[in-house]
Amino acid sequence: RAIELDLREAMAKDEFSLYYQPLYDLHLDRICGFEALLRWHHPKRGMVPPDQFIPIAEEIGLIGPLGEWVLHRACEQAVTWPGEMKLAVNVSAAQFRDSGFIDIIADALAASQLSPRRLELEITESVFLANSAETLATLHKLKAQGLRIALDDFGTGYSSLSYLRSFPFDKLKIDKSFVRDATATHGSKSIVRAVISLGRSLGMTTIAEGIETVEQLNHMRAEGCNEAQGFLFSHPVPVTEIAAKILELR
Ligand code: G
Ligand code: G
Ligand code: MN
Ligand code: NA
Repeated sequence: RAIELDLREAMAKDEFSLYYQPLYDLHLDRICGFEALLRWHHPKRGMVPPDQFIPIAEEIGLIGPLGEWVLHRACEQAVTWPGEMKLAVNVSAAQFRDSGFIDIIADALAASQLSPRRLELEITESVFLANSAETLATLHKLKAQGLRIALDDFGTGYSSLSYLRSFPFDKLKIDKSFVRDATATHGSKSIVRAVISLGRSLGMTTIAEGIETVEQLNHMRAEGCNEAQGFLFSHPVPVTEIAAKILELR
């Protein structure tokens, strides 16, 4: 496929960049970090969304080097932000399962001098389709480096409540599909309430994704959710707009 060939060349041609979307602390009422989101600017195709090229990168074995580039670049950029700002980075299941992953993280932290306490890795439930003893060992080794683990898109995947008991997550990201419906349907409202309460009792932070309206924001705040993220606060922005976002949302 033509897109595969283009993707293989995209790194050398410097066509990738990172955008950043603010994470907002609902108790402190201010910005507390950013999630890095990969962008591919193709000279002819224009902006190709990650939903389209990340699955291909996984298929053709490019996600390893690409994910490593993301980690290094994001850590390098985040180290210049004010010290309390967190950096969240998405990690795909294939990347997480790679035997070199622990070292890649350690290298990115060492090279950038970013404090591991500022780094949050977002993994999805697809990680748990593989060997769970290995997954658990990897999670423990990552946490031993001092960083935090967030479970992304929570509730949409192969969720099993037993994961929450067995694996050391620090944070649950409530998927935007529940957030969107939480102010409309009784079912989603109950699920959101249950997830926040579960997170609290297990000592995990909760963040609501995809906040687009003030009504959704007020609802999540009233439910006791810790953090929020979404277009209401900001779309993902290029790194040049980080300083302005910090001022705007502080
Ligand atoms: O950013 P949106 O910006 O369109 O991102 C769409 C999807 O792509 C999300 O599920 C997000 O987790 C994923 N994604 C964005 N950036 C990265 C990345 O750097 N690595 C991986 N593995 N997934 C990413
Ligand atoms: O799957 P993950 O949560 O990593 O990816 C975040 C995705 O959600 C990105 O594609 C990002 O652009 C998108 N996103 C962020 N905020 C909003 C929002 O308020 N509404 C919608 N519909 N999408 C959002
Ligand atoms: Mn994410
Ligand atoms: Na998500």
